[in-house]
Amino acid sequence: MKVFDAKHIKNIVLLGAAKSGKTTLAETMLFEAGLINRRGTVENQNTVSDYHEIEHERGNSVYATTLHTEWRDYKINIIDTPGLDDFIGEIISSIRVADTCVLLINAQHGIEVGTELIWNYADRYQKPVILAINQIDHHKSNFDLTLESMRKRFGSAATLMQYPVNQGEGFDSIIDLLKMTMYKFPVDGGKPEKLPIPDDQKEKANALHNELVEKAAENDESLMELYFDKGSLDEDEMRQGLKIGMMNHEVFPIFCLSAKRNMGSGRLMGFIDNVAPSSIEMKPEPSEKGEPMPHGANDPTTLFVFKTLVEPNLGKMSFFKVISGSIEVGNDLVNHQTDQTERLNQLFIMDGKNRNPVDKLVVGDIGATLKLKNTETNHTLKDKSVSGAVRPIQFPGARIRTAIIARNKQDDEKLGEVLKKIHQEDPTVVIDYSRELKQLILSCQGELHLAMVKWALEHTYGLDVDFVTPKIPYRETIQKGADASYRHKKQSGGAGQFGEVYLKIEPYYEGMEEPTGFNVRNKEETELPWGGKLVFYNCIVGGVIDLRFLPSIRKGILEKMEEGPLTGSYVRDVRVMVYDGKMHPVDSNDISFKIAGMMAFKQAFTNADPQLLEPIYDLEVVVPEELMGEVMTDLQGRRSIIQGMEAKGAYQIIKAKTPLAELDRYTTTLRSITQGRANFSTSFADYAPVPYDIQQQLMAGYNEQYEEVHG
Ligand SMILES: Nc1nc2c(ncn2[C@@H]2O[C@H](COP(=O)(O)OP(=O)(O)OP(=O)(O)O)[C@@H](O)[C@H]2O)c(=O)[nH]1
Ligand SMILES: [Mg+2]
Repeated sequence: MKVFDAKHIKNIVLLGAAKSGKTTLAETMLFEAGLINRRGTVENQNTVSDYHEIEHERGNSVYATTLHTEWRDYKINIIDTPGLDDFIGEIISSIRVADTCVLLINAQHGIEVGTELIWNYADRYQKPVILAINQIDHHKSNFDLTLESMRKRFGSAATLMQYPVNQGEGFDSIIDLLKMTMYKFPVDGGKPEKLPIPDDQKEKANALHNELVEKAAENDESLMELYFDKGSLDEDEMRQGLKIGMMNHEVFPIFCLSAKRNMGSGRLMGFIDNVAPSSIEMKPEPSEKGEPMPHGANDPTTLFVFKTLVEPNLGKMSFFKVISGSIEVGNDLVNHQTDQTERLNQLFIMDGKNRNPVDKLVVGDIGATLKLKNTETNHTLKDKSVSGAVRPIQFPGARIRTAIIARNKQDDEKLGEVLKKIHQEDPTVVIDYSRELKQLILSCQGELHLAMVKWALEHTYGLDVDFVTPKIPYRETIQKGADASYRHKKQSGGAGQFGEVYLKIEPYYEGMEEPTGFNVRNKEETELPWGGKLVFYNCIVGGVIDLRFLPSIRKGILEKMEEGPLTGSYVRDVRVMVYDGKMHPVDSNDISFKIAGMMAFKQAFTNADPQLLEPIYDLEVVVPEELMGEVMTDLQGRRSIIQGMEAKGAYQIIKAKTPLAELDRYTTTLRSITQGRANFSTSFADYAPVPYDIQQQLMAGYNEQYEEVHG
């Protein structure tokens, strides 16, 4: 394989709403560049990019796929991503390692919700963006409306580089405003004829050309001066200006395509070669601490692993970008996160499932390797001399959660292991065995994502599973002080048991005053693993309970706090003053005091105006303005407290605090009330009291269950 230096490597990611034509474009680019000699189609299930069985079955991309082409003297690494935001993890990690985003806009629809959702991520990473209007050959193509929607969304940064002379089924000509040439394609696409601009297009083309020159000049003072002097800019000067504008997010050049008919992709690749920045021209990657990582060709080696794929008969593949220096077959690198040394015995450039072995990869390039034992996505592999690690990709929080059980009990262990593997591949699939809920909780991005996990479990790993409603991790606390005492006494048979405890419990909050009216001898503060605190005071006077029994009393209390009196949920934020009791010279022991402590606590708790708390989530819904009413009404039905609203383009962002119990399958409802035109994200905010009637219901439910189990 030809070796390219860093300047001649360009990394692009194909982004866009579902079905905009990303996979078809990737295939066309490979074909145009002569890397493949037959163009597959998504319908025929034979594209290089969509090679997974599930992608064939569904007819859309599920995984981000790495491909490459060579166009003129450049190598272009292409990552084809899925359009559905259920697979946002794949999309984000691809954007992260690309240097230019190519955002496809479907000429049938203009800017879609899907475009909007994905745009937010491209924008967050501030990568240069090329806007590619695809499907201009489609009979429903509407170039003008599409352009209008883009102008509305991106403002004047959306910069026409080309426009189609005709559209729909007769589409075959594009006027290029940089080269001031008309490209006319043969019926089945491919290499266009370069023609002078026809007379009837001259006026329009000249006006748009001048706009483009101005736009290119705007981004740089010296170009601006040149433009004023000469009244124009030459092609190279325009390219230079556009590049600066792209890197500052002030220019989003617009290209015209029919990926299906193979029209326009060569010109797009030429522009990527000549104008899109290579990795070494971009700002250095930030480290975890926000400092710049080394990024020179002669710096010691750093690799960033952005994706992991477990292929059934190959094992684990790690995809990485070379952040600095270079890597050769057989090199040893240290994994920053695990501190283990990994030997890279094989290096590949990937084209879908095809592996092209290479001996060396240089800075800016994207490659893959096999069988790294201790390396996962987001890890940095580096030369010993490199300090720090590349800042990890932040994956979004889950939007849907479910409990999962294996249909066959004996598969439980395997299910846990397999789900761990799936999480390694897709960090947006999160698995957590909740000891508290006694459920295996699976969280991910949406119904479809969930269905994919199920598909993989069944097809790839032969595991039958069921999804069941997940329980809610409630908490229990108290609202006022209460006293209680308990005498534990057992004197049948051999050794007896005796312990008596008097205690007072009170709600605990940060910064409260020390208890008065007690003779505090000792205070022990415990941060509870499930949040909140237990503060335990020894206020025993005159040695009525031996010092050695106090830890047992505390242990008894903690045990009850693990299975609270109201609903069996964790108890938090209580302080306990143990102030009196009794011992027996022979029968008192640890277990007796543990039981006495536990029972006294339980009694006091019941009398202390107990309150159930529920997890509350911060919810952010992005919704087109005209659908806001429906979404708000639905949110109010979910006991949400609306925190505010904010306009963003044609969208409104609603911020609310919503109980987790009301978020079950919210993805599904939101999709149905907005026809898939809205999106949301959640993050845990806090615990808040459950309304009285719901608390009563939950307690009744728990008692019923308790009776069933304990008789
Ligand atoms: N007419 C026309 N159809 C196209 C064009 N590009 C893609 N298509 C069709 O649009 C459909 C979707 O194409 P894909 O390439 O799978 O689109 P995608 O963006 O990869 O889709 P996802 O991966 O599911 O997001 C297929 O039926 C393609 O044949 C085009 O330029 N013109
Ligand atoms: Mg696709």
